[in-house]
Amino acid sequence: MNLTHPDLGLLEEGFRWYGPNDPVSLRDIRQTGAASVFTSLHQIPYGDLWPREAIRERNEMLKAAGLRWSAVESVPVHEDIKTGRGNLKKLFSNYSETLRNLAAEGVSVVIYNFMPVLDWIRTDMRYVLPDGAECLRYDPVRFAAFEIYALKRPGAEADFTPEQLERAKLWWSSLNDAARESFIQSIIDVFPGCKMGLSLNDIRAMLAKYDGVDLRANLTRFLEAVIPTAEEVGVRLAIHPDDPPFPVLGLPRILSQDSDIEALFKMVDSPANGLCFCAGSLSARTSNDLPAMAKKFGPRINSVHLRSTQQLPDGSFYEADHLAGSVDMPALMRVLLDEQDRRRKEGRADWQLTFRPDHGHTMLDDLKKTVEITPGYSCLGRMRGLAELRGLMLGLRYAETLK
Ligand code: CS2
Ligand code: MN
Repeated sequence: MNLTHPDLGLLEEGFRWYGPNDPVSLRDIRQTGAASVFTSLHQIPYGDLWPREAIRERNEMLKAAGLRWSAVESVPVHEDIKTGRGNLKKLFSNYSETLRNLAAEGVSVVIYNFMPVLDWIRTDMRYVLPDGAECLRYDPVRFAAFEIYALKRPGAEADFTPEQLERAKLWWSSLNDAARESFIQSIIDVFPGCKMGLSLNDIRAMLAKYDGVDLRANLTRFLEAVIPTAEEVGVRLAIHPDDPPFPVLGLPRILSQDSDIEALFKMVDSPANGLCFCAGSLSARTSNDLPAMAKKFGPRINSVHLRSTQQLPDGSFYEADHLAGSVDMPALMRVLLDEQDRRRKEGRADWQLTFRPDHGHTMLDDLKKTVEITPGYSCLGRMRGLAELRGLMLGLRYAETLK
């Protein structure tokens, strides 16, 4: 079996890169074996137009390193679009023109999310696993402490059980001021790729803007505005699921389960209106059957993130090894390979999917590094994940030849 033969129909391997300031270099990424990069122009403020020159410059940088720009992650959606306020016309035209400029430079997959206020939420960025590696974790007890004692969100108590509230109180009182401060910062300032310097008051002001907001209506309006341009220039959008996939901060959610994805596709029925299938995010809701969802929505999957989570009976979850935790990764990978085969038979030019190991553990020498590692984005942990997923993919293809 020739493992590098293109006819093998493997998914393309990608790796996220936070740009020139990322402590993980393009050379490092090349050495993981990944062929492509998911990256964004983090220097451009949310809502602004991405100039063609800046896109070209980034693309040249990647090409020089022998890597392809497989997906933009992300072209962020401005908060005004999510709340439906402000100069929407300008924001929509900037977004559409950005898609046009990306397409002109040969970049055709664009990931975004529609999570209000914050991107993903975790309560522990350095949870130590039995093997000594560190991972991201979400604990409702700690989140209750954040909401009640730090943010002081009115009504937050109603979202937690009496036991969680009791434990939250104990945990919060065990922290000194410095520990409280760094805990708060770790929750409100995790925007991937850029520190926004938000304060608790900023978060309160942002939350207030969601009073009475119909998130679905605002996503529909956004898609109606930008999908025609995406179709025209051949760009496929890929919305990232909510992470975690359940309500937080008293906010509406947009994409946590099967029925939400169905609703998304009905908003604008176009292959350009697609999904970023993030296994890790979706897996934190126990009722989500990932292989079944990937099968059902396969034709509309425009990008793939692979990782797994482990749920615990107390409602917490942590990010497990890529082939451990609650995701049936072999079954999911099988579905993705089948979807590629189906697309090829259909004659689709874009039959090949690109995945990236979404997060990884901080492990081995990365634990000793003095540079700040973006939580979840160490090189070695993600490389372990990538290597395991690569082996799984090859093994599944090899097994086909034995039949
Ligand atoms: C990413 C998300 O780190 C992650 O979990 O998958 O932050 C993702 O990049 C954004 O939500 C996409 O807009
Ligand atoms: Mn993801």
